[in-house]
Order: sequence, then C-alpha cells, then structure tokens
Amino acid sequence: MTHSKSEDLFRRALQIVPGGVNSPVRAFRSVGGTPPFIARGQGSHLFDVDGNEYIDYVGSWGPLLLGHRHPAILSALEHALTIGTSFGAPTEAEVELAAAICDAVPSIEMVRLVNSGTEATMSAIRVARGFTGRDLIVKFEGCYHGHVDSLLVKAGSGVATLGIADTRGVPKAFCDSTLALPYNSPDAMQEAFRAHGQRIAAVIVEPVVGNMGCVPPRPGYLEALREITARHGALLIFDEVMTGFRVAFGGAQQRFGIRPDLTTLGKVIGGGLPVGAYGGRKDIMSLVAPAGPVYQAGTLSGNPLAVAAGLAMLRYLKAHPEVYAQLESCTAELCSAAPPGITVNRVGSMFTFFFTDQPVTDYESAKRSDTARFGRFFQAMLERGVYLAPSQFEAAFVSAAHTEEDIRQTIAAARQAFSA
Ligand code: KE4
Repeated sequence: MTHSKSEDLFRRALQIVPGGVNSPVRAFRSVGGTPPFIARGQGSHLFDVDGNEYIDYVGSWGPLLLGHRHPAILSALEHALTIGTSFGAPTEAEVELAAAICDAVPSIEMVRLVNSGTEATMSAIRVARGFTGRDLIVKFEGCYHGHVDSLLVKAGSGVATLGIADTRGVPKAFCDSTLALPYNSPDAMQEAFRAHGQRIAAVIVEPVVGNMGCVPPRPGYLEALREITARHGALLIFDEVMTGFRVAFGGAQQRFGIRPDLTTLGKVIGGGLPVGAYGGRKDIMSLVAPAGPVYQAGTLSGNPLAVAAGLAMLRYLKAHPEVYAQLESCTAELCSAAPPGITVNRVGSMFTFFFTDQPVTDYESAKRSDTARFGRFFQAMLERGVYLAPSQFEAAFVSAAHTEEDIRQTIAAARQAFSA
C-alpha cells in the first residue's frame, strides 16, 4: 500500500489542526504511522485517498451499525434536504425520534435531544445534581463519558490511550466532586457509599465498557449498582452512548435487565450524523428547562438532517430485529480466530483483542496489555486491508454490512499478522 496522499494531507493538517485531527484517537498516536485520510465509505468498506481499501471495524466509532451509506439512511437524508437544514424551531420529526427512543427503551419516559454524547452526559449529571440536591458523582476508572470537565478523571478512550491521567485545563475544584472507582468491584462501590452515601447524586457507568477496550460487567455487578444507588437515594445513569441500540435494540439495559434512572445515548441514534440524547424518569426530566429549573439548550439540537438519519436508523432496526442475531454470530465467528495468548472481550458486535493472556475485567488489568504488540498487530492488519480501532483501549465494531467474505478475509489477515 502507498500512503503518499494521506501523508501530504497529514502534513498540511498538522500545521493548522491540533495533532492534525478533529478528535485525538484519529491521530494513530498509540499505533504509529500516518492515519489514512478517507475518501469514501461503502457498506463495510472504507477507501482512502491513495485508493487503498479496508474492511472497516471502526464504523465511525459506533454509529454505523448498518455500515456506510445504507439506502434507508441516504433516502431519509435526501428527503430532509428538500425541506431545509435547520429551523431552530420544533418539528414533527423530533417528536417522532423522541417517541422511537421512548418506545425502544422503556426506562426513558422523557428525552431531550442534544448534539453529542458529551452534551448528553454533561446534561444528565447536571439534572441528577438538580434532582437530588447533592454534588458528588461516581464514575469508574477507564470509563469515558465524553470530554466533560468533571468526568475527565481517570477517563478511558483517548485519555487512556494518551496516558493523560487527569487532563490539563480542568481546575482541581471541578474534580473534587468526582469519585473514580475501579470498575467491576462491588467492594469499592460499597466502601464509597459507606463513606459518602448521602452526598452521592449519581453513579454514571458504561454498562458494557467500550473505552478501556471492551469490558463486560461481571455477573451481578449492574444489579449491585442498581440496588445500592436506590438504597441511598442516588441516581443510576447508564451511559449508553456506545451500547445503545448496539448490544440490543433496547441497549445494555435490555440485555442485562436493569432499569436505570437516566440514560445517555448517541452514535447509533444519529445514524452517522451528530445526535446525542439524555432521558429517563419523567419526575427527573421534568426538571429540565423550560419545564423546570435545570438549564440546558442547543442551537442545533434536534437538527432536521440529523434527526432524519437517526429516525431512519431506528425505524430500520425496529423493522429488522434479525440484524442483532446476525451481528452476534458474525462477531462471534470473527473473535473465534484469536490465537492463544490474546484475551478477547466481546458483547454483541463490540469487541477488543487485548494483548495479554490474563482476563481483562477493569482498567488495571486492561493496562497490563502489551500496547506495543497491539500497535504492530494493528499496522500489520492495516497493511492487509483491515481497519481496526487504532488503540488497545478502544472497542471495535462489526456492522450489519459485514459479509462472510469480510470475516474470512479478516481471519486470514489476522493469522498472517499474528505469525508476523
Ligand atoms: P461524543 O461527545 O464523542 O459524541 O460522545 C462521548 C462519549 C460518551 N460516552 C461514551 C460511552 C462514549 O464512548 C463516548 C465517545 N466514544 C469515543 C470512542 N471511544 C468517541 C471517539 C472519539 O473520541 O473520537
């Protein structure tokens, strides 16, 4: 493969864009090399500006559950363009998308659309503090909830990848009300509530972690979170920005049978366009302005183009539940190809190959992975036309567009890459 056009573009970008990218993980810092600049996507494949073709296991970091340029999404967007791009006023489609979300996720009785997962989590913790009158928020080491000041504490994703323990620019005071605990540790949770129970406004958790790499909840863990938060009058916030409509139509809360008080969504519900959402119990969400005193707003919230794509995505998934069984079996087959010495974590169509032979159940164990070996594996796969998530601390994704041939080619490339 040649990458000269990407290299030229990256040199230009590096002069005028921080790190040459609009989101850190895209810079390939932890895996080395020049990130391919993408010319177009189609189905399960990406094509870069040098004409190289890849089987895509990033899918824009989760939104493209149906792959690139799905006809249902494209035709919805083409229609939306005939009526305009943005009004800053309510539209019928926003009511339809809110209804589709509430219909799919029973714990969401009322929902507010925003423009990103970060806005969703920032708003959810604000309304949780407003509802409980308490300040303390509990999160988990290695979990990432967007670049919210107070949640960039021992965060995962790009922060984990870049090894930024606690990012610069966030005043210490902003983090004083954030308690970061180890994931999958009921004892740590018990201890935190014993010490601070009456001050805790909410626990925010990725019910299946994607941002330290894929890490499933231990059996009983989510139930323990649900029980202890309810017992102390704290809210349970499921950050389903990644898992929502991904690990099941009703998200991780459907898959694991837990009813959180609030849920945040993003990625899939935008069908590839910028949409986030937060919602949950009506008595909590009724506090959000203008219905109540917790302020949150957004110029482009509920944007007609983004809502059209998201609504088309959700309607397609509701009409085609077989997609989830297909995603399950396709991803299971792919993950079965991992050699001994590699720990594979998978939930539904999100997965991670950890370069460690030990189980990965939390951030400490994830960090024991050999990130240098992962980087070499990543590059070997990229050169063989397989585009994995460019970080050991990220989940990769299979879409409904991936074919048997894609999986066969990927397994063959992995066999060569592992032996290399
Ligand atoms: P955004 O603000 O990036 O839309 O969403 C933030 C967010 C919130 N919660 C969870 C569970 C998330 O996974 C994310 C964003 N995920 C990363 C991938 N690990 C987005 C990729 C990136 O940062 O470029």
